[in-house]
Amino acid sequence: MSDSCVMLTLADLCSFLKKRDNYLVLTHASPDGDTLGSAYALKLGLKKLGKKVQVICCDEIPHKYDYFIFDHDCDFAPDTVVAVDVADIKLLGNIYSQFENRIDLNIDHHISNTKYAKRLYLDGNAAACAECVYEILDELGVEIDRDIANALYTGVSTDTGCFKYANVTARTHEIAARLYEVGVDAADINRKMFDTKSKSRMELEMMVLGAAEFHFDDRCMLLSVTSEMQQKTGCTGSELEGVAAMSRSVEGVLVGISLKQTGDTTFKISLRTYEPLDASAICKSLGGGGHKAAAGCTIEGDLAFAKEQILTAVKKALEEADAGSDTTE
Ligand SMILES: [Mn+2]
Repeated sequence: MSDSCVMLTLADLCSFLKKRDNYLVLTHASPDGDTLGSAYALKLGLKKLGKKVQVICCDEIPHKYDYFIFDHDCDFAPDTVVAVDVADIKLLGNIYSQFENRIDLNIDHHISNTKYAKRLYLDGNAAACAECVYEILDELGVEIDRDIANALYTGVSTDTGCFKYANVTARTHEIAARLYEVGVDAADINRKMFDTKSKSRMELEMMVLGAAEFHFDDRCMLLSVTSEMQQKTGCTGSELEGVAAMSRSVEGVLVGISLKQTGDTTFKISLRTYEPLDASAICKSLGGGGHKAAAGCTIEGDLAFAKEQILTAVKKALEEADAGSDTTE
């Protein structure tokens, strides 16, 4: 986006962080474990260096993350704005226009990053932004204590589906091992993140699965979460996270789609794909982006139109994948 975005090495980034102070750390809207864990770990780490740090998010933070303590009264004037795990400035949500051209530093791991910040530290091989923050704190010589470990672990664990997605590397496990060495509460965190759901979420899942659709020889599963379902079950907001991932468990499904109604005629699409499909490329064709196996976009229109748009893009990708495998065989 911006031509003036400077790509930083780890060493450049660390000298920048040492020089600056009065940090305002921004997370993305609909915050997940990675953006929150990365922001909180960075806050704790920078505070250990004697810096002042405040974290803000435009949306309410789900209560399952209540072990992160984000104090809301800022007793200093922020002068260094840092965005973590935010691939595009619009993902800051309703506060984004306030920060346009004002992000001093972006720390991220999305290959689709739009380079909106003045400086960018990007590690596209990191499974989670929290892996980047670990490397940064380590390079800065900050001692990783248990609270920092819990924050980093939350980021890494949630962005890897509890260490089971294809984005996991040897480095992911090495970092996790370092976090175990300082007493990370891994079992507690994983139970909160993966094994616990509210009754309203359970009811919503039953409705969503009841209306599931299969397309393209059952290689694509589509799950719709309408406003009506959200109203009937009371399952809303951050509790709707992870519906797209539900389709991963069905044998033979290469593409899982969730369409979440967020307005009368607005649908937020999440896509989960397996090789050889590229979720990021499919969503990009509809104005979105993300990672190879997990990406998203927004479609304006009614449910039928949103379905048609995303299914057309998926069909094209499946046909291209089929043609590709025909020629290589
Ligand atoms: Mn992330």
